[in-house]
Amino acid sequence: MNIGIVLYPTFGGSGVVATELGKGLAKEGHKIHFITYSQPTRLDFFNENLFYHEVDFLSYPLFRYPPYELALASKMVDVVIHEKLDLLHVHYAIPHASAAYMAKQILKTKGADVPVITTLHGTDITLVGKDPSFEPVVTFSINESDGITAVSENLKQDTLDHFAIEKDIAVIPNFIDLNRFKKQKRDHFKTAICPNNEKLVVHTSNFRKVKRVEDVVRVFYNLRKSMPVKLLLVGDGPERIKIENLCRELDTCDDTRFLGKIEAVEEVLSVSDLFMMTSEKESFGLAALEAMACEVPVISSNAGGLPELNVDGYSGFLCDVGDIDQMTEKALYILDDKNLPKFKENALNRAKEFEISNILPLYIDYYNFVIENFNARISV
Ligand code: GMT
Repeated sequence: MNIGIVLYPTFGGSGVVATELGKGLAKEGHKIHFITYSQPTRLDFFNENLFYHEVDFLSYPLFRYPPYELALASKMVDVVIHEKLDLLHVHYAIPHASAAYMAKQILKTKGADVPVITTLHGTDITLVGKDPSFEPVVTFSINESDGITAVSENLKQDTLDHFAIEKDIAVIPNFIDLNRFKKQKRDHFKTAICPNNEKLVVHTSNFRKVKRVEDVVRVFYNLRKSMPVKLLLVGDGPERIKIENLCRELDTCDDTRFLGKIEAVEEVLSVSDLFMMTSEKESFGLAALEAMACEVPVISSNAGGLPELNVDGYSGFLCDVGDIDQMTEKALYILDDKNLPKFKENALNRAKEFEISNILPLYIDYYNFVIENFNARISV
């Protein structure tokens, strides 16, 4: 197949999933055309089947808000025609689904047409999409897609609950490449961070409000009273100042390191003992899956799609959002040397169920299904 993938190129989960999906499909012999505004962070790999089309546009003083969506739609039209795409797969509804709708309308005037699949990732539905400033466009453009996927049953349900969707939504979960995300020997790093053999707790995110990173710091504060432990915070974002202030207030700074947006997150995970994902909402929790693949058990909230990934009492524990005491108690249980090895083994076993080789065929089957229906419809 000749597939156009539209995505956000940054560290966000939707961009990571879209890039890894494209790389996986390219390895299987499909031609993949990434369409976005800068080189995707995870596109660090050469393959003769991978292509990158940058969306650039004229800046003009009149534009207080640069019309990215229009430039994106124009680029989609260009790539569909010149690269003879069989399918456009857009990741994150806003504004990719509506740009794809516009591209389709333009293509029809040129005697061309292409099926569009929209993958819903999370905040495009649960946070941003629901906002009245976007809702009508999101509902319309999802309904105009030829195929819709969501990354968890919970996100599918949330979408049906909050938008008047008239089409089926297929659930295809996030996945992991276990060749990249695996426990690596990084003893020197572990010794540098934990010179006295402290246990290591880690959190990675974009430090947005929805992640409740302050809960991680509060749990860590409690743990530190009971055992020697260190905290690594990977990523960055708008809540960083608040988190730093809380570390100062609780006097945990000496045992906490902010590592920033590092790319080789698997190296940090390889030396970690516990991953914390305290989000208020989380459609799937790709960062938790990456941790599990590196044999790190997970304390997560029981919000959104997290119970579909983290198995309570097996790969970690599920706790109520904001319940610091429960999270502390469960973290102490996991970090106990009697329990830790089993939880580590279970975390990896659970991650194996989401190995890319299990999930890629679901996307390929869905592509074929959508293309067949689309062709049947336009031949009538
Ligand atoms: O909020 C983020 O972490 C980024 C966001 C995105 O769309 O880039 O992530 C969402 O998509 C990921 C990939 O499908 C999911 O694993 C994350 O759970 C989801 N984030 C939220 O729902 C908050």
